[in-house]
Amino acid sequence: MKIKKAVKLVEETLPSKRYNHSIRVAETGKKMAEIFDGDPKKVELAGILHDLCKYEELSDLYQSVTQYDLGQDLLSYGSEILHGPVAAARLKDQYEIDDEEIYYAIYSHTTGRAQMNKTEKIIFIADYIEPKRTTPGVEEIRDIVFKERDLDKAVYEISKRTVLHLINKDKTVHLKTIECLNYYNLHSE
Ligand code: DGI
Ligand code: FE
Ligand code: FE
Ligand code: FE
Repeated sequence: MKIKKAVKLVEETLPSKRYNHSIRVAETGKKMAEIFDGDPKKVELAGILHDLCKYEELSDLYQSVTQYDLGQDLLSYGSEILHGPVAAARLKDQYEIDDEEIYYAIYSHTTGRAQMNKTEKIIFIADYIEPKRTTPGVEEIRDIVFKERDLDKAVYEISKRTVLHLINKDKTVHLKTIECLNYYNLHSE
């Protein structure tokens, strides 16, 4: 899929606030791809498309989990975790986006994963640090990325904050979220 078509699809599908977030993730990702020797085209496409299914009815998301055989375990973690895997599967099926890096970047953008590819890491981080994000402590992550220039450490710090946040809110933590936390604990300084 060409960038232009992806932008149009997202613009037609998502409310303007979420569309603008998607563009900022793509822009932040492109900047990171330059610094970290990533593939700016893949990052841009994944950034634009990553939240495509964010506002879908839960029943439609559930149906896609079954249709694309994404694993019933996905249904035990609230709605937040579903929009990545469903978007990845649907883009592959309906829009022939079959690049593996892009597929995983969209699939894993909420939970992260152990051993992420570079596009995947960049999208996971860019989603957290895009300029309009105001999460407490986000500036520390921006410094790890743009000053320390350490992608794996940024992934670990984001996972850590996400897990702490989920536990504090008595939410269920997905296994992939924990695997990401552990893997990047061991693989960053
Ligand atoms: O879609 P965005 O808002 O841009 O960001 P996102 O896709 O990273 O979603 C973040 C939300 O996902 C946040 O509210 C925390 C939630 N989340 C991440 N990992 C888990 C999770 N929720 C549950 N229940 N379990 C997880 O492991
Ligand atoms: Fe998302
Ligand atoms: Fe995220
Ligand atoms: Fe997002």
